[in-house]
Amino acid sequence: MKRNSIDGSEARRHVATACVCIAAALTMHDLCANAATYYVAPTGKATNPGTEAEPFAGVADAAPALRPGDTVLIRAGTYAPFTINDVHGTEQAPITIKTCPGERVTFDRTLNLDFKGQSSVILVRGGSYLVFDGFEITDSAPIMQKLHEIDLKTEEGLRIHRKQINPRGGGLGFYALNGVYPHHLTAQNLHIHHVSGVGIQAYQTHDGHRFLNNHIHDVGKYGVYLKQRNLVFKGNVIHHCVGMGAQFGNEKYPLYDCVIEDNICYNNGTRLYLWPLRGKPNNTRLYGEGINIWHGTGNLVRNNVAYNNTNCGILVNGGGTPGENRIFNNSCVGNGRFGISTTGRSVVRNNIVFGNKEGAFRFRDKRATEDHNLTDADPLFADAAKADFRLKPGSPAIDAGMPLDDVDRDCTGVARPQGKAHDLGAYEWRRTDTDEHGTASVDY
Ligand SMILES: [Ca+2]
Repeated sequence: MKRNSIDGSEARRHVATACVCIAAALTMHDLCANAATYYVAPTGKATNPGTEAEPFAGVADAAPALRPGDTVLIRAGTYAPFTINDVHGTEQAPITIKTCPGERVTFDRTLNLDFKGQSSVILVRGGSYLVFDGFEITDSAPIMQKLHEIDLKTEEGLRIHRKQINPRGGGLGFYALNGVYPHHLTAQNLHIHHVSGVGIQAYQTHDGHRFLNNHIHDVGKYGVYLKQRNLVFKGNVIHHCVGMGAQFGNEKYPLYDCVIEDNICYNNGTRLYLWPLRGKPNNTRLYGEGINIWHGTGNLVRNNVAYNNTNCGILVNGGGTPGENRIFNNSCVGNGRFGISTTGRSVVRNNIVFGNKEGAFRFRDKRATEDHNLTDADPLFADAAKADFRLKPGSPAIDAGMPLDDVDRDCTGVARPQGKAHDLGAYEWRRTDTDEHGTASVDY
């Protein structure tokens, strides 16, 4: 949804009014269709009005003033962690908190090591219709570097590993406030890396969040851990996480009616993951699916690429629940166990599932449906060694799919079908004009 922005002078006038008389400003705001823009900068102060000339020092300074349709622009710099509580936009007028275009903004946990009790670098409690856009979240303390070097067989290794899976160390967390969960939050274009906990986490009764085009890597637990409904998880790239790349749902809070699409998940499950069990405090095993819906139903998993993960490429209902999920047009290549493993009434169709060490599929429920998948013949990827899983001319995946209304385009947005029929896998091959004239070049 697009909103009409206002010019800087109007925003400054509005903010100035708010400083003079908050009550009057609120009234004006409520009556006014325009929205305010606030600025945050390293040179700012909490007591400033938040104008471009006199910016706030942090996002939390702006939070009390935010009303539907407002924007917070963050100027270039490195900032300490922050929390915002109970901030609400509306469906028609969300509140956007984002990096100034063309600038680089980093939130670094290390800048505030006294931030006790905060589970994530950026913590959002309660709230609705907020957009977080375009910044970097990290922890420049050396623990993540150490994590990739430790030997788990030693007491020191176990001690460090147990420390690093402490949830206090995630990147972005959405949590309840006074028992009320946030809803309709969007995290997009974020770069989350070298944090010791989960990259993005949102537990329990969340509804309507969107996670779009985030890059998450080198995290000490899962890339994301989300349990909710009506979620859109699209276009994210997740790799080199100690545990799962994208982890969804548990027994109490399954994932349902969600769309997981166009994501690339690879090289997850980088280390033995310490999973303390009762009576087995030092239990370790390898985790590390690309996409793992542990419990869920009604979900559509389409156009994803999952390769070189330690366990399965895509695992659905590994927790054993009898959900119904659609697994369409994914490319699962070279994973350490199965390409796709499901429980329940899964429908697995139009996928390329190739070169996975323990086999293409594992179906733990006879009610699963599996057809129109490529599992044996060489898919003729454009350049598998460089993880380019687009198709070359002559690929047996071209035009081999079933028409699926649920998959009307590929992971790059190309309309399906091209040519005679739907292709298999995440990419639809497209003949170019030059091909039509007899040359060999291929435009991807
Ligand atoms: Ca086709």
